[in-house]
Amino acid sequence: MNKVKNENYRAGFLGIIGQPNAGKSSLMNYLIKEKVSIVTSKPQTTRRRILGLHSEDSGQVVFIDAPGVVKSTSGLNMFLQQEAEDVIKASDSLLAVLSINEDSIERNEEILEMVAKSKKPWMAIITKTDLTEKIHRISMLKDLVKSKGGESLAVSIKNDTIEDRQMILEKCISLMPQAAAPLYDEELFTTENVKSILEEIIREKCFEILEYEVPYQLAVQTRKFDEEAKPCPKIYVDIIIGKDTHKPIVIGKGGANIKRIGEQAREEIQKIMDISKVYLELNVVVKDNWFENKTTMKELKYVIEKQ
Ligand SMILES: Nc1nc2c(ncn2[C@@H]2O[C@H](COP(=O)(O)OP(=O)(O)OP(=O)(O)O)[C@@H](O)[C@H]2O)c(=O)[nH]1
Ligand SMILES: [Mg+2]
Repeated sequence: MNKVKNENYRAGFLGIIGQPNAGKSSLMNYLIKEKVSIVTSKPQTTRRRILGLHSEDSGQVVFIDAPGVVKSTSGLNMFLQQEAEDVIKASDSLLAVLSINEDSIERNEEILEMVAKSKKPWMAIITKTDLTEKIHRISMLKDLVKSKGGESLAVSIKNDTIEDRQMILEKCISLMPQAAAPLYDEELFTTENVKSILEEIIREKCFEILEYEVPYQLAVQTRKFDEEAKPCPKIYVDIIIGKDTHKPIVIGKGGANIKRIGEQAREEIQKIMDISKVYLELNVVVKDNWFENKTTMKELKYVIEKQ
């Protein structure tokens, strides 16, 4: 049971907006102290919004990790664009994530303009401050944020301190609307179910292990998840690719790639499910150009659900 909250209690949705690869998912995981959203070194890793929850006595922040801002008029990339825009609409307040590793000032300015235009409360988080050769950009970005009427905090998730995290969380809570009660159970740290988490973990390993356009034209879907199976849970998953020619790449020489993807994913899934063994079977399925096919995109939940 949630306790009755005092009159200064705050709770709401905080959208995380930034360019692809800015460090949005890393920032959310760091703030909620759980790995909820997948992170890779490649841009456009996050494909749909993922909620991460932080609850304390003074308030609850429901972070919404969004895909990076991209521009496109068709297919999967158009979904990514719409999803980021829709997260702005669905949020009470916004965090603009600006990486000091971003060489183009215009690309960071574009993010600030998007959040300022929303007319919602916002602040900027300047990330990757451990990249010492780029630290001159911190003060430049701080000035830019100020010129748009906002406040900023700088952080590195690699060299983090408890103070940094606490200070950012306090600011995040202050951006939330007043509320009588939390929006979600205070014990929860995400609304994602185990099936979607494990699909995302497998997609993360595919992103890390596979090169060129292959991970961008790949999706992951659970075919069967038998949690009660003996001696251990059994999970059967399809790795969906858009072209026949990608199949040997996903499988790799003598099955090396698919084996690595499976091993790494299985280890992480076992940790998340808090069990010592799961059986994971990966199957590669070709669905020609699925990322341009509305029906398949819908099956894979790459659609904006109209409320
Ligand atoms: N050095 C350094 N790297 C970071 C930091 N934060 C994130 N990264 C790295 O930046 C890369 C991208 O991180 P993500 O969190 O996936 O970025 P994102 O903004 O969610 O990316 P998309 O979902 O693709 O839009 C990863 O390789 C992270 O490890 C940081 O504070 N310092
Ligand atoms: Mg991300």
